[in-house]
Amino acid sequence: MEQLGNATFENYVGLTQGLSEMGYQMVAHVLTLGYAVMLAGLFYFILTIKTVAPKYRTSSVLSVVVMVSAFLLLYAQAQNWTNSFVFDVERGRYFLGDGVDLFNNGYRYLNWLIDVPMLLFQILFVVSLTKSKFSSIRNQFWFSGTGMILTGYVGQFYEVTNLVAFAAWGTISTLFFIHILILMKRVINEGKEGIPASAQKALNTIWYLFLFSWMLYPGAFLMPHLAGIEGALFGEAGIVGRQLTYTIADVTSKVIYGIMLTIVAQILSQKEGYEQK
Ligand code: RET
Repeated sequence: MEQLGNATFENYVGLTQGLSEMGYQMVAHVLTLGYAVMLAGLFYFILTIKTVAPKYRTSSVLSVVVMVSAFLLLYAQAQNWTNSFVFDVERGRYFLGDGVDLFNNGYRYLNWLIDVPMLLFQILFVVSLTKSKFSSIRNQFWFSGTGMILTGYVGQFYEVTNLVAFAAWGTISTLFFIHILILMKRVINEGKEGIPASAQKALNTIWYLFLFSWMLYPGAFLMPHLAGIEGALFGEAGIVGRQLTYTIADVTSKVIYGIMLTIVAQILSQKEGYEQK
């Protein structure tokens, strides 16, 4: 199978056992759902911007940036899927086509390069830091966010062909991720000080939502190996599972998170006497 080079496991499955109609379509549908939700979210963030006081609106603007970039890149990702596999009438399954683009999740990673710093900056425009400095947290978010993604991007090319390189890049990426989690916990703890109980509750929810949704990404990265390279997941179940996981993660980490931040900003705006005109 040398001829596939550094291709990801989806291509190896597509070359050998192929995909059933159900597996192939589930991925095509879930990828389409993914970019459709981003377009819907775009309208939500534009239409609700005036429900919050001007000083909180940068958070909505950043959500708009996230929605546009995710919409475009997830659209490209969906096209990549449908272009990579072709239905073989004789065998009744989808196989990797001859002379087509191989499938790779790289579009996602490049989308994260834009979205991860935006999502991390966004909360800084809603909460007030009591001890930490805005610019210091912002720069650290940016540094570890891009570090995490670039190292993960390189690692994913080796998921089949070089497990040592895969694990090494994955580990470096995880160190950046741990740093992000520590920073985010600090931002949320400081942000909870002196705000109404309902806003504190929403910030708590944001923390758990953040933890849950961001952890799904390394889960999807590891997907083909969760049951060992030759295990149950190294096949169609792993392929469908990975795209499902990514889509759930995208909707929660970008859209639901942005909506929760809008809710916190609405509570704070109201408390500060802001009225929508
Ligand atoms: C990688 C590589 C393996 C180790 C870790 C990873 C973490 C990725 C994360 C991505 C978050 C993306 C978001 C995108 C939203 O648009 C890179 C998969 C820890 C946490 C939130």
